[in-house]
Amino acid sequence: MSAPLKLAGFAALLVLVFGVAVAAGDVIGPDRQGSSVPEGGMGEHGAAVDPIRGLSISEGGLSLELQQTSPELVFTIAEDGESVREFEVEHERRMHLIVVRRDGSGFQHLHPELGEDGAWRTPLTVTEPGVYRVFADFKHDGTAYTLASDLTVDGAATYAPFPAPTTVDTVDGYRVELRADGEELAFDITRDGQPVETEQYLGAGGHLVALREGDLAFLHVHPNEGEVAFETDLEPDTRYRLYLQFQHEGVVHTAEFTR
Ligand SMILES: [Cu+2]
Repeated sequence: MSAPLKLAGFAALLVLVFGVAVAAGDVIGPDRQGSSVPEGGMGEHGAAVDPIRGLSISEGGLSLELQQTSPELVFTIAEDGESVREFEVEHERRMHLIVVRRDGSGFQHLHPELGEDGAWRTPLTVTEPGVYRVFADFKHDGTAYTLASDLTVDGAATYAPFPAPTTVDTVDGYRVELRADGEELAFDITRDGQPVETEQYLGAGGHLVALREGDLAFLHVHPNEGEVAFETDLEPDTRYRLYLQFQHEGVVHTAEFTR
């Protein structure tokens, strides 16, 4: 099938699904509409449906192009040589950028701004030498993408394996405990022995990034409502580095685990 035909089919399918979602929304309530469409899209971009992402610089015709990395990171999402300018808000932002060194250290979660020229920009400070993975996480035309590229900081780098698996991390005076329950990962957060009620951060009780050991595949996770918990699809015999971000008293904290 030619590309335009496939796209037309995709659009028709989207209309169909959104039509159903709106109809269901009348009964279930508007909150359910978004979840009627799988975040990975409808299958047109095969890899987007896969919960494993972030292994490629381009996908479904879109490419991540890093233009400058220091002192500001500048990049575009390109399609047919043109900068893409239409992005949909997901988790309260149109672009989520994750930067992490190849060994899982130095995690940063940034929210670049889209300029008039179609380029995204954010200040970026990376000090330790080494190769960093840059993940651009966004939604375009109803499909979620995680594209990734490498960024190198010159100098001699020493990479460590992921730390040994742990279920407790202490960060900024908070104790965070990981509870795995089937496919759900839940986190109990306390300070001085008292439970901490997290504030909304990016539209949920917390934000979780899971990276697979070896290839740093970026795993898609869904926040569950009402607690700091997420649905995931982690493979049983594979190690992951988990980055849980939560907000309390207006400040965002990041707890890290190996699982
Ligand atoms: Cu973000």
